[in-house]
Amino acid sequence: KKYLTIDNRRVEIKNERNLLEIIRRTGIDLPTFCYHSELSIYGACRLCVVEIEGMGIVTSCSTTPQEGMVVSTNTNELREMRKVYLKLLLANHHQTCTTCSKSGACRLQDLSNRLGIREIPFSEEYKPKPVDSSSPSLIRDPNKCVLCGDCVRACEEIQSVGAIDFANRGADTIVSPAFLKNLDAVECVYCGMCAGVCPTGSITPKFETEKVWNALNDKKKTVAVQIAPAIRVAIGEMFGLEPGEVSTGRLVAAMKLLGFDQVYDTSFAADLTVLEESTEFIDRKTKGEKLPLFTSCCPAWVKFAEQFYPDLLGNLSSCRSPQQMFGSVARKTLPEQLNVKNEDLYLVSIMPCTAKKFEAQRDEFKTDGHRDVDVVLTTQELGMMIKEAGIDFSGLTPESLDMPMGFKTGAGVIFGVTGGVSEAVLRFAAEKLTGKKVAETDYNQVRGNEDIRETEIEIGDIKLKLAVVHGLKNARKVAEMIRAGECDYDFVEVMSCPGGCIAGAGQPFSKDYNYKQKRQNGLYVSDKGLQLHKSQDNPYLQSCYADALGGEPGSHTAHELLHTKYKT
Ligand code: HC1
Ligand code: SF4
Repeated sequence: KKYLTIDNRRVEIKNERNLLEIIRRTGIDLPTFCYHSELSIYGACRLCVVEIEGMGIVTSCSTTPQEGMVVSTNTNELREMRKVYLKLLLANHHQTCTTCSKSGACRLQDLSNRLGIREIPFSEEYKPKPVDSSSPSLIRDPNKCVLCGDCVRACEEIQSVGAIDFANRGADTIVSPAFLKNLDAVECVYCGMCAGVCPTGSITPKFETEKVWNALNDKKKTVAVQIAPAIRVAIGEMFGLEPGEVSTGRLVAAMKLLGFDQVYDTSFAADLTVLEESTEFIDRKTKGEKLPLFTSCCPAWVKFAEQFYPDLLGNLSSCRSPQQMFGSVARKTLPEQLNVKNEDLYLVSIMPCTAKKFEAQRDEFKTDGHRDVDVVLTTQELGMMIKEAGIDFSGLTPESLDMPMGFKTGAGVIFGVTGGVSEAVLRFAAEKLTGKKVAETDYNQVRGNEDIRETEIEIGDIKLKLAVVHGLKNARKVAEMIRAGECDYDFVEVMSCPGGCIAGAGQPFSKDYNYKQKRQNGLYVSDKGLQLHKSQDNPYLQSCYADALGGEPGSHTAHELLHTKYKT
């Protein structure tokens, strides 16, 4: 065993890659802007400085722990240095905290408070830079940037997109899309990974809550909402609950108080997706055509494939995402069910994802020029509405979702975690391919957090080779393998966000270093707590096919309403 000393305490060195991680493990939350364990080390913000005997002052994120090191984290000199760095950042930053959408979750604001900054030098010399609101999903405000580079590295290292980079020099340095263009003019896929790591309000989801308030206050409108699988295990965090605590019932109660007329579940449509996508998959597998089949429910992945791998679009499932399947089924069935005109039916989605805003406004998902889903709010935005209305979320008595589109099986709920779509498809394929009921529903082989999780599963006398991929950089690796003719997978699940939708950029910011695991567990717990676990057992889907979808999965009507074509 090896030890070092941190602030007079003897601490064991475990497997930490750098001194910062050991310091945080001992319970000292050393501030940083530019450190994320999943990104490369940049060392630019210099807030994590420490003093090491014999070495002087160094950044702890870029220092390898060594036996016998004697480390101090809070000498007067270090404290003063951190304050100077912070003041310089603040001086070069819009001080509009009270009106910023990141207020309360901003690390610059938090650290200014923690470090007791009470004045900012030179602030009146600041010249504002233009704000970029061109993207349907995100707002980019360079005036709030601290040049930590987290967004640049997330875009390149996790997504391999490279849509943004540093531009200009010296005091004029900014982060920008190439040639100072707007975000909608470059290859950005709207995944929001940049917003997810941004410590300030410089890249944030585009807030659209006013549109929903207006619809809720319009007496002519019937407002129906769908909630994505991942929302239920994260929204509670905005109200003091633990990550992963399942709060579907409280969510329904809160939305009814806000004035939503009907509250439904995207997981219902995820069950529908399982039936359509598995039917497509089994058909291709039987014919040996267009394999592997890529999943298509993640809109950032679809845009990525359209931009970088148009030659592989034939491999993507033609299924619309559950969000959009929900939209088309709701437009087809709800007017009659609720006795309302289609133009007076306002459909809202609550999604963990910024790219879902983009997806809902695509032309493919409009009927007679009108969007199927009128507006998409992120979890953060819904949380803000609940706060604004003064609703005591954690104290609410749970209520039930509306039927029939509030009914789902556990298969539709686990969609929100990486591996979940594959597991849901396997639960269907196991019965379809053998013609027998299968009691076991857990497929642990597809659960976990490896970058590319490969597995081979035998169903009857058929062998299926699957890969579960999250992070577009990993999706790129698989796509390159296919181009090189080196890929023998049958089925590939792709989610842009590492961990799956539970870690989407529209989710609340968490200070819990283990939040992804906790939210993932929450969805598996939710699956266990439901009556049914296989999409094919959802009784409302059977009546939905009979009444509105041409009788069975893969039918002509099902194709018209539930499938799509891709842009090349
Ligand atoms: Fe997802 Fe999906 S699981 S994409 O991650 O297929 O956003 O939660 O709603 O559409 O169901 C997101 C989550 C979500 C869709 C489903
Ligand atoms: Fe890059 Fe995604 Fe941010 Fe676009 S949204 S700049 S692709 S990280």
